[in-house]
Amino acid sequence: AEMERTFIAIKPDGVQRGLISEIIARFERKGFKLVAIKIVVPSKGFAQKHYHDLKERPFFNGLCDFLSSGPVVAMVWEGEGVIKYGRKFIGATDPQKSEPGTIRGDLAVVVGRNIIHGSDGPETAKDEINLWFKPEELVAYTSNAEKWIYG
Ligand code: YYY
Ligand code: MG
Repeated sequence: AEMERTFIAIKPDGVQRGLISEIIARFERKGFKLVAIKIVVPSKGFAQKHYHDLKERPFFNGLCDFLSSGPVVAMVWEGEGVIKYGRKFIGATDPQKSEPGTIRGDLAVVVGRNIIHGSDGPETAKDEINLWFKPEELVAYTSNAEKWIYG
């Protein structure tokens, strides 16, 4: 199994709407492994760092205000193909276009309040994990379910 890690965050809207357990449950039931988790209110400067790729976009300022407006649940999930599949699992950026069955498709309505973030590739996954977590906050452990998930 080629294990990889991705950064997943439940944004302030997901936290305020009581969707933490629903979102964690979906990743957990799938068979992905939680290796880091914390709840934090990011500063606006931190939000700007997280979304630096989007700094030229018209929605950048509002997006960073929003991300820093309340608690965010920051997580690292591990598993085979978790970066790419995590994105599929989350659904399209605009919940109006997300397929039913995806997290955004099932739980969100508009793009500015799409409840969850997931890294979009191996490079951003690495950068985002390093931005949000110290190395010692990542917990390496053996899950006994692994042999039943991967064979
Ligand atoms: O990775 P993902 O979250 O699916 O989309 P991005 O293109 O990286 O944009 C980040 C974030 O910005 C998105 O989740 C909502 C917000 N946003 C927006 O408010 N309006 C847009 N037209 C596009 C994105
Ligand atoms: Mg993105």
